[in-house]
Amino acid sequence: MSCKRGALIVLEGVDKAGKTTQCKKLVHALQQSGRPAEMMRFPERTTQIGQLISSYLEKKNYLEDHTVHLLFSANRWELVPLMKKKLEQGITLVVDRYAFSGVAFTSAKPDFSLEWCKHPDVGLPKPDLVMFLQLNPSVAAERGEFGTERYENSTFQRAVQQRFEQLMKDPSVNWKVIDAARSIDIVHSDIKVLCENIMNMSENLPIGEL
Ligand code: DGP
Repeated sequence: MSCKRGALIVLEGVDKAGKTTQCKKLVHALQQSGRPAEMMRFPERTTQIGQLISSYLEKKNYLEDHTVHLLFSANRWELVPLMKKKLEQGITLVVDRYAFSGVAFTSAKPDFSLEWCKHPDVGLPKPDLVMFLQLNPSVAAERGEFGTERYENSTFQRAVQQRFEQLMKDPSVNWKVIDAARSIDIVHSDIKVLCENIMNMSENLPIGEL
C-alpha cells in the first residue's frame, strides 16, 4: 500500500507576528482531525550547529555575517533527511521559519544581495505552502518590548519586512499573506482552511526543490 505524503507547510513573518502560536495551534488542529502532523522550527537550536547559532543570537559569541548565514542554511540542510523521511511517512510538517527568514534576515544587513543569500538554500525541499503573517511594525511594537537577542529591534525588523515583500514577488513559491493583526482564533481558522486545501492537492505530487 502506498502512503500519501505529508505536506510541507511554512509560517514566516517578522518577530511578534504570532508564528509559533499559530504553528502549535495548527499542528493540534490537524492531529485532532486525524491527520498526522508535527511541528519543526528553524533555527533548530539543539544540534551542534544550532547551538553555535543560538549563542550568536544570544550575543554570547561573534560570527562573521557570511559565516552565520551559511550556518543557518547548514542547520536547515542537516534536518533535510529527517524532513523527507517524515513527509514520505505521510506526516505533515508545520515549520516555524525556513529559508525565507534566512534570506530576509541576512539581506537586511548592508551589502548582501537577495541572490547571494538565496544560493545556499537552493535544493532544499520546497514548501507546498508558505503563509506570511503580515503585521505592521507599529502593531508589532504594541505586542510588547522586543527581547534582547540579536535582530530584535524595530529598525532591523522593518528592513526584514521589506526583504520579505521582495521575496513574496517570486511566483515559483506558493505564498499566502495572512493579516496577523486579527484575533488568534480568526487567524487560526484562515490558516486551517488554506492548509486543508493544500494538503489535498499536494499529497499526490512529488516533493519539490527550492
Ligand atoms: P526564533 O527562534 O524564531 O525567534 O528565531 C531566532 C532569530 O533568528 C529571529 O530573530 C530570526 C532569526 N533567523 C531565523 N532564521 C534565520 C536565518 O536563516 N538567518 C538569519 N540571519 N537569521 C535568522
